[in-house]
Amino acid sequence: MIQRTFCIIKPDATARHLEDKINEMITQNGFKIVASKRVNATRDQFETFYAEHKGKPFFEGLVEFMTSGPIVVQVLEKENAIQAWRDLMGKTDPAEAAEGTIRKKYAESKGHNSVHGSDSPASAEREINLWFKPEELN
Ligand code: IDP
Ligand code: MG
Repeated sequence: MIQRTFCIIKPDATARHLEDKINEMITQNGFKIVASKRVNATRDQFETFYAEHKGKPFFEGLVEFMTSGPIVVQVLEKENAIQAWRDLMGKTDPAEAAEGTIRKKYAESKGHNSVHGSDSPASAEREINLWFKPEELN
């Protein structure tokens, strides 16, 4: 089944100018980048986006980090895109991420881990709709 998922290139990666390298890995792995834009997000946007993590010890630092510099928000399309993108990202903590994954290659730490990906069809739909208007998606 052709699916869409939501991707963020996080501030640690834009700070190191890794956007093109990450997008090359994404397209080399058969994803189509349906939409992409560079934004400076607000605390409000990330408190909403990461609402499921509210109350966890890393939440404040996470919101601070995600608003510390530009991010690139993207919609990716592929067969089984949600799982395929999680697989290409690798585990949250780069110390546990497999060889060949983006987080193994580029993440600096469990927090500064270069990329985000939706974890379910419901979260993909929610996250895409938080960042993109229907007319931005073809
Ligand atoms: P995921 O991004 O792999 O889905 P989640 O558990 O949903 O991981 O956590 C969301 C984000 O919060 C992570 O990508 C990471 O940036 C940050 N995070 C998660 N756990 C920790 C932690 O233990 N310490 C610091 N940051 C964390
Ligand atoms: Mg998650």
